[in-house]
Order: sequence, then structure tokens, then C-alpha cells
Amino acid sequence: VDTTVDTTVDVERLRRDATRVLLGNWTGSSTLPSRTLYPHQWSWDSAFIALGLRHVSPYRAQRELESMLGAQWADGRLPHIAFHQATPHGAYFPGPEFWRSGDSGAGAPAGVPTSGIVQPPVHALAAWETHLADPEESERRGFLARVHPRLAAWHRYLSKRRGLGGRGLAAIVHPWESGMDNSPAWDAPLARVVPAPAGTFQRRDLDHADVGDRPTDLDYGRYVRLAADYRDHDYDDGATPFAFAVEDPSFNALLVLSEHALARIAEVLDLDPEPHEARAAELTAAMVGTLYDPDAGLFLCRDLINGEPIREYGAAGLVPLAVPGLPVAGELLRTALGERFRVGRVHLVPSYDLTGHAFEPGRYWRGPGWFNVSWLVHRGLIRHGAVGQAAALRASMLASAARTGFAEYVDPHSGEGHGSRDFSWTAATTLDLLA
Ligand code: 9WN
Repeated sequence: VDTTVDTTVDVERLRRDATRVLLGNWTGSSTLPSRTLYPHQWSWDSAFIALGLRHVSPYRAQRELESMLGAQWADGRLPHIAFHQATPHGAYFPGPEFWRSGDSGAGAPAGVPTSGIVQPPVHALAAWETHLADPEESERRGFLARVHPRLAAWHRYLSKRRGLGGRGLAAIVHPWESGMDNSPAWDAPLARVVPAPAGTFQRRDLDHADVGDRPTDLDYGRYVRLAADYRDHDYDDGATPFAFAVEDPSFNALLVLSEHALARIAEVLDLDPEPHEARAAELTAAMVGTLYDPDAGLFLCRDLINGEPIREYGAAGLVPLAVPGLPVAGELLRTALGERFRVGRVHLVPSYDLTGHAFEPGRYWRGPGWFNVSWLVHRGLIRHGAVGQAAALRASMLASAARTGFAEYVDPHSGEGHGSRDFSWTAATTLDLLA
């Protein structure tokens, strides 16, 4: 069913409400994705939050990114969670007592407990655009000079330690690392993983969300097993016998965007931008050569355990649209606008193929539209000249944010909100679209 997108949004009110959400989730140095469901600082959330917060307070947006980068490990990895000390013990699973970052030999920071896995590298992009929001304030605080070495070390970690597939792309070793936790793309690779027994851990997410909106217990058993195995090998990428290792087009496309951003940052600092541009070009070529499927007109994930492409069509495969100079942009655009995703004709960008066998309109990353992914695809549409469709997508994002009270994700057909409300990156992407 095609939905008619409500474009009658009270813009001033929406801006005020989005600002209220971000300020309400601010802890003093960073922003919680949600006060109920996610009461700590998350890595890629932080980057999207900064991209919105910069329109409210460039200073706070800088602090947001700096506190995330303050959780960086000695090997350059940026953990997917920096635990917020004031959050009550046990409010989120898995918490610091599970990850035990302080015990690992990989050099977790002393000051803050963290997880040991990562999330997509949106940070350099966010740092660059945060700088642009107020270059004088940025210069006054030496923002770029302080974040550049950390961002460069983060990208180096991904290239060197995570180049597991040997073709120049970064690999993820846990579904949580994709940020799209229970995407149908992970079903086959996860089927090999022996789940941790149900009685050995306690989920906290179901205290705050509907069971039908979240990953299943079986998914959780496998998430726990993979994380515990990595932890028990000291988070050592060379020593862990990974049961799950995948090249994800969204993760790598974000790395490309961030390498381009790092090149711009380097220029401002009078450093050589060339290595970052070269890396961006190399990654783009590797992505197109390894992950693009011409028959599907879409980027697919690749399973590194069996070397095979994963034939599930998800929004991760559309994210490369945001990459400049993408040789297959025309075909990818056709897929975005076609029947699998119907961008501009449904609410947001569906996280999974609307015609796919595993599509579920309300369950997390198995169908619902998410604001961060939609924001990235919106950028891609503009980059490749699909101005009308970009406007329709933008209108659907603004209307959905307003209608649902900044829901975490949205049923692409009905527009109904799911998951948490007052969700930070929903508010942040709203503010950016309104800027
Ligand atoms: C696990 C915080 C995070 C997002 C992810 C989203 C969800 C966590 C969870 O929430 O994941 O990292 O507990 O389900 O899938 O994209 O960063 O908002």
C-alpha cells in the first residue's frame, strides 16, 4: 500500500521538540541514545547525535565526539559502548561486568569501562561537519587538532586489524558491530554459532520494549556467545577464532565517507590529505569489486567464513549511495526507488527488502525504517541528483518524527512508531534536516 506522506509539519515546533529530546538525553559530557533502553554512550549514535547537536550547540557536539574518542583503546579501536558511570548497575545487558574491558590486554582506557566490539565509523564525518558548524569555536578549542590523531588511529585499526578478508575491506566480527543487529543478512552466518544457554544471562531490553519489536532469545544467545568468545581471547583480532566474520557494505561505505572527511580535516591542520584520499579510493574500488551484485543492483554482505555473498537484500546495501564518485550509483538508485525499497513512497527507507521472505514491518532491523540509515540514503539521493525523491524521503522523515514522538524505528507501511521514544538520533537527524 502506498502511503501518503503527511507534509503538514509544524517546523518550529518540531525543531523545539527535537532540541528538547537531545538536551533531555544529555548527561553533561555525552548523550544517551535513550534514557530507558540504552542508558550509556553508543559509538555510532554519538556521531549521528553530534551531526544534529551541532545545530544547537557546536560546543556540545564537539564534547560529544571527544568523550566518545576518550573511550578509545590503545590499539585504536573505538568501543561500541562507553558506559555511563551514573547509570544504575544492571540497567543494560551486557554491562561492564560482562565486557570486563579493564582486564583485557588490548589497552582499554583506565578511566571508563567500555565494551570490546566496535560500530560503524561515522566519527570523522561527524567531526568534520561539527567543525564546519562553527569553525572559529572549533579553532579556538583546537578541536580538529585534538581529534585527528584519534580518528586516524581508529581508521588504522579498522584497516590493519580488521582487514580479515584480505581484499582491503574492514570486517565485522559481531552483528552488533554492524549497528543493524538482527538483519536477516546475519541469519545464515549466525546459524553456525552455538547459542549461550538461556539461563546464563538476563536480557534487560524487554523491560522497556515489546518482545515482537526486538531480536529473539535465540539471537541473544548467539550475540552473547560471540562476545564472550572475543572477550575470552582478550579481544585479540589475531588470536580469536571468529565464528562470525562479515564484510558489510554499510560499515565500509561509512569508512569511505570518514576517510574523505579525514582528508578535509588533515588539510585544515596542514597535514597531508593524500593518504586518506588514497585509502577512500582503494576502499571504494574494493567495495564495488567485492560486494556489488549487478544482478540485484545492490551491495551485498560477504560471509568471510565461507567466502560467499549473503543473498539478503537490506538497506546496508543502499548506504554506498552516499559515497562520492560511486561508479554504480545509477543502478543503485534504481534499486532504492524500485519495489524492494520504494524510497519516497513508504515511510523512511525500509531496513530490509519489502518483498523479501524475512520481512517483518515492526521487528527492529528486519523491515522497519530507521532515521540514521534514511538520513544517509537521503544524502545519497541528493548526491546523485534524485532531488524529488530526496524531498519525499525528507518529508516522510520529518512527518514520522513528529507523529511518533521521535520513535526509534517506524513501520514502513503504516508509519507506526516502534521501540524507544525520544530517541536521540531520531531527534538529531531531524534537526539536521531542518537546518
Ligand atoms: C546493541 C543504541 C544501539 C544502536 C544500534 C541498535 C541498538 C544495541 C541493543 O541500539 O543496539 O548495540 O542493545 O540492541 O541496533 O544500532 O547503536 O541506540
